[in-house]
Amino acid sequence: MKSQFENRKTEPPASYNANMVAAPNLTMMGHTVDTTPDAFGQLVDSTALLEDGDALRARMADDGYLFLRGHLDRDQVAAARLEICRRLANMGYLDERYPIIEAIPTHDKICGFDPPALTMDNEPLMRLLYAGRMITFYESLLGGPVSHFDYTWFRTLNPNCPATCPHCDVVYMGRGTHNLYTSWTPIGDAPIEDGPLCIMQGSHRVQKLHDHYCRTDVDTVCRNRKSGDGQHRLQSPNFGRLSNNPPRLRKNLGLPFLTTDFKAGDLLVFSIFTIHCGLDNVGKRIRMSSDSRYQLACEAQDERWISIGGKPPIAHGEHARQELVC
Ligand SMILES: O=C(O)CCC(=O)C(=O)O
Repeated sequence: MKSQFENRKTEPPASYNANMVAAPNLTMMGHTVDTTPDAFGQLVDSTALLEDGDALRARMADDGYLFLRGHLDRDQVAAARLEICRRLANMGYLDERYPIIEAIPTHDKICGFDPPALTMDNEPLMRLLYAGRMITFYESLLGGPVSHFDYTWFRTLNPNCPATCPHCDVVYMGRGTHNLYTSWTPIGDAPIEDGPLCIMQGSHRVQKLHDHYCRTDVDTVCRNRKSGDGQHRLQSPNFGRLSNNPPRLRKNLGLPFLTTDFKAGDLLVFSIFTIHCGLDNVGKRIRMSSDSRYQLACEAQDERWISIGGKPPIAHGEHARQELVC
């Protein structure tokens, strides 16, 4: 079924870079991606703006994302990757006929998304994400001291895993400030065939999303509505998914998907209102990336993602439930 957001047409933003990413037969959730220049292109590198907070903010406001080619320390990325690969190997997820750093998956195991096992006490990953160049960048973007969520998302997507569905982050983490940004950090190279992330340029300005979808919260139930089984209805019945068919969603919004052949050290930053989703992994390796969140330290934080009293963040689920009339 089409969602209501698949019917809106919007003009592509003027800053759209029409250089097509050269890769045939790309799919998202099994659907063929239109790779013609108006529909699919390269992320624009904003490294030249790094020293200029106003320029970074202006570009973020225009495009809904910032891409920084090679901004992070490649040695730190390599150290984080090695630690993740050691853990995956210990869990039996890697084909031991290859060096573990290549992350070639075993095909009899499901490899998915298990952040605590991969991120807990992972010093090299924490150094990469929450110190040094990452934090300096956010101080420049946000213009003041920054804080980050204590929860670190980590994705290990092998060629058989379904790619991430299109969504905006606000529906998962919008209970605090909306001046909140995601760092998508490939932990190693993530070329197009390995299924990296795509953002939809300019989608953070689609008014219809702001009026409806972006006001929902995946852990909220509607006190005044019941579903067929007599339970209170979730405010976001699809757990935040905007569509099962990302290329169709893109076509109806009239905005381009942008991505690139990511290299270790690259950083993609986007707003919590920017639509993003994954390409299907048609390569041989596990695609590894982390997503982490940053905001001004003086602004309210979403309590689901913060460690209180030394306990891990409560994340989604029963503990995070709130009821509203909606
Ligand atoms: O890496 C992915 O496939 C999904 C990442 C994501 O959804 C996010 O960064 O919010």
